[in-house]
Order: sequence, then C-alpha cells, then structure tokens
Amino acid sequence: MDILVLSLFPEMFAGPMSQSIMKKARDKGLIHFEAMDYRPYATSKHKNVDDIPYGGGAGMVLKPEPIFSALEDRIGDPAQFPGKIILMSPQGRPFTQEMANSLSRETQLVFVCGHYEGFDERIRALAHEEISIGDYVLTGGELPAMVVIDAVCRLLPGVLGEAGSHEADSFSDGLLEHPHYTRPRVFRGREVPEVLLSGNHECIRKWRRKEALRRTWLRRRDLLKTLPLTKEDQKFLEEIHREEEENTTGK
Ligand code: 9D3
Repeated sequence: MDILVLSLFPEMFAGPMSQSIMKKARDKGLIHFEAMDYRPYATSKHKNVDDIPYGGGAGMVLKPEPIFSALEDRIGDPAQFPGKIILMSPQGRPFTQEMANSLSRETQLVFVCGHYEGFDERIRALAHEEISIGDYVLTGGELPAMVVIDAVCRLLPGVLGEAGSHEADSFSDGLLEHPHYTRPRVFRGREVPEVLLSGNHECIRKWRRKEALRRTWLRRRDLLKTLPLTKEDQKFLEEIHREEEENTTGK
C-alpha cells in the first residue's frame, strides 16, 4: 500500500512510522510511506498557507492553492487518481473499524492534514472522504491521520504475524475482551482465577465468554444492543445482572 500525507508538520510522522509494526511493515516493503510538506507550494513571499476568513471573524482558514499544487505535483490530476484522498477534519465521519477494513482494501491512500484551523470549503472538492477520529478537539489532523494509518496498516496481509490471523476468528465478535492473566499465579496476594489453571477447556471457554459479556455489560452496554446473542449468552447475562445487582446493593 502506498501512503502519502500532506502536512505542514511532516516530521511529526517520523517517530510513529519508524517504530514497531510500522517500521517492520515498511522494511518488508508492505507499505510505502511519504509525508510531504505543502508549505513550499505557498505562492506569497512569506509562504502563507492560511488567510483571514471572508465575511470576517476570528481564526484563520487554510488556502486552497498550496494543498492543490502539492497534491497535483505529486499525483497529477486528482480526478485521475486511482486511490482515495482523505481529508482529516473534526467535521468528518467518525472513524470506525469498519472504515479501517474498507481502507485496507485500497492500494493508494492520501491524507490531507490541517493544523488548528479550518479548510477553505473548496479544498473539500479534492477529497473522496472526510474523517474525524472522535468528538474532541486536537491541534491538527496529523495525529488523527496516524491513528487511521495505524489501524489500516495492521490489517494488511503480512503486517501482523501469527497474532493477527488468530485475532480474526476469536475477537471479531463485537464484545470487549475477557480478562487475561499470566504468571505469577499469585501477585501481591491476588490470585489468578482457579478455572484458568484447571485445564478444562470447556469450563475456560464458558468463563471467558461470560466475563467478556460482563465487561461489555458494565462498560459498553451500547455494544450489546446490536449483537446476536446465543441462548447461553442470555443465561450468562441473567447471571451477570444478578451478580452485579448483588455487588451494588452490598449483599
Ligand atoms: C473546532 C474548532 N474549529 C473551529 C474554529 C477549528 C479547528 C480546531 C482544531 C479546526 C481544526 C482543528 C484541528 N483538528 C483536526 O484537524 C482534526 C481532528 C480533531 O481535532 N479531532 C478529531 N478528529 C480530527 S481529524 C482532524
């Protein structure tokens, strides 16, 4: 996959893109990454990339010319571009795993980032989609672009090893994960649940399923609304409701 980022702070990408899984993916040639500074494409003497808003008001607005020129210089006519051009913006569609899955099927991605200001509305004509990573205000689109790139790259074949293919079957069930434990069996007086030491795989499966349901019920009740639940799941949830009721009434 070919990934291009347009940013006024291209060096922000160096760290995250040169560590861990991202570094391995690049070294293996699974992704090609480039962060491009669009400031050199500013036409004014002082290389301004923003200007005051027409109609007045506070704040500055990113000018269209530098972003259009940088992109055309790098990919030619954006209308002929075979990949996806994504505008990172607080007004974008909230990013989801489903969107990551969909983007991972593209061969070329371009991310356009602003920094603490709005885009001139005509910049939107360049983009195929506009993505936000959630309802909080950041200083720019760079960290959000890295979040999307990270979520997409780990889905590419060969990027994760064994762990990745494993996850596809065990974890795509829409629940939060059950608790995990490793050695030691007792840490500062707190023991690993007995069932996990039992060697009884059916008991372990049931315990994990129930604790995944418990965690989802306690932390993300919204996820349970849309999920297909088996008869066993419903039995576990009834037990959980009773148990958690006991916990809050102090019995
Ligand atoms: C909400 C404030 N905006 C009104 C003047 C200006 C503005 C503030 C901060 C415009 C852009 C930004 C920087 N944020 C992003 O570029 C951004 C972002 C975010 O802040 N939160 C979640 N997702 C994203 S994607 C890009």
